[in-house]
Amino acid sequence: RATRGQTVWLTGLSGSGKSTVAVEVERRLVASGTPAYLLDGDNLRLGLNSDLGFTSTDRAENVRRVGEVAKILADAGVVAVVSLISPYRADRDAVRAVHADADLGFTEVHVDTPIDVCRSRDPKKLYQRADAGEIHGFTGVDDPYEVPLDPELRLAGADESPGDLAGRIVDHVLAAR
Ligand code: GGZ
Repeated sequence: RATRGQTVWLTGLSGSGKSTVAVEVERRLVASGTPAYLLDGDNLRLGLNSDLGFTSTDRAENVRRVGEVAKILADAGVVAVVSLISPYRADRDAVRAVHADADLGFTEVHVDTPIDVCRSRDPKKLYQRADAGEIHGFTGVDDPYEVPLDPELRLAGADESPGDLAGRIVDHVLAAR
């Protein structure tokens, strides 16, 4: 078990800070000699998932595929660090079940940043465009985000620095390895 990988799954709204935190988690793990690899939704949508949009069906397929890739990495001994909005509980639970079936660790991390804070960050002006009706089905505006009911970690994304949040996740990961 000591050499096995695991998956750390960051879920949260656009602008919650999950990608920034995930980058820092990967960096710290690798620096401490633990193989880790970042799977970022936004990035994977350029390649592996370039055929998918943002309907509930496409989001489910996005989550399923990234979950399968994470499982492969974990099985190879890597800590897969996933950053995906993954708004639907059933989709996240399915990925959890896939890991459980393979006896691989799975840590769900809710990056719980109030939507007002996400909106005020709005780095790509996507909330602004959703409000203006230029984007339809934007998570938190006119599309659902189902809050995790029992995540392994719930982090108050607006209250601590990305580095401090990453530190909490890394502590959890290393304790489980
Ligand atoms: C949510 C959207 C949408 C819609 C484009 N809804 O914050 P970002 O910009 O940089 O990252 C978001 C990314 C979400 O991709 P995911 O693969 O994580 O989503 S999911 O897990 O729900 O499949 C956001 C951008 O894509 N984006 N349109 N309608 N986010």
